[in-house]
Amino acid sequence: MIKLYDFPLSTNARKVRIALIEKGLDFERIQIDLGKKEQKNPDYLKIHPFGQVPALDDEGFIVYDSTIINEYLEDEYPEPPLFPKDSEGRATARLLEDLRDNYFNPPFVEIFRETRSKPEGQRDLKLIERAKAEIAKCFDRLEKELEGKQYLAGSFSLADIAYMPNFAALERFNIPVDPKHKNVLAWIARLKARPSYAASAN
Ligand SMILES: N[C@@H](CCC(=O)N[C@@H](CS)C(=O)NCC(=O)O)C(=O)O
Repeated sequence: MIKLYDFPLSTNARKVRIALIEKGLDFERIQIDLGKKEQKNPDYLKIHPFGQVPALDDEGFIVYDSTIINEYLEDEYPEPPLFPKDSEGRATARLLEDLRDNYFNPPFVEIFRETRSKPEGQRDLKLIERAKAEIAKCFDRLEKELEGKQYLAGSFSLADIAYMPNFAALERFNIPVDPKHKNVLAWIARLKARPSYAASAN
């Protein structure tokens, strides 16, 4: 059976949980407790050389990095398809996954780190505001990408899945989505309604 090295609060691990659930694949979750720094244990570093979650073991084949794991799952388990077939669609999906991984998710991580261990009065509010502004910039872009579309790359795909784990943090950290971003708001509601959203929580 597929083994997922996982941590409930990890957004990147949840990306993979959603893909596995959408593919209807059974998997065993192996918890790597980031709070206890288990990701840096020598035994785990043999699985993930950079000491992070997620990593996946498919009958002895080990792969890490959420985006690469999800592409592996698509290649190995093509049904139901979660990636466009045409080259333009594939490039669009990859660009928007890159937007999520390198521009959208990092400000969430900054807010999480700043709020996690500090009492409210000691938090760097400027840092939090800057991070929220970075997230808003990504929503500006996504609003345009979603014009006339239900999903980012045509049909529901790994590109949409990449963003789903961050939606819970919008409420948790009071990160607003501008009401003028109607396409984004409808897209978020559409994705949250998928059974894999609830089934992948925690
Ligand atoms: N690019 C990697 C990033 C993985 C990553 O940042 N994982 C975080 C949890 S969401 C982690 O393991 N952090 C602990 C650490 O870096 O020590 C991916 O998409 O899988």
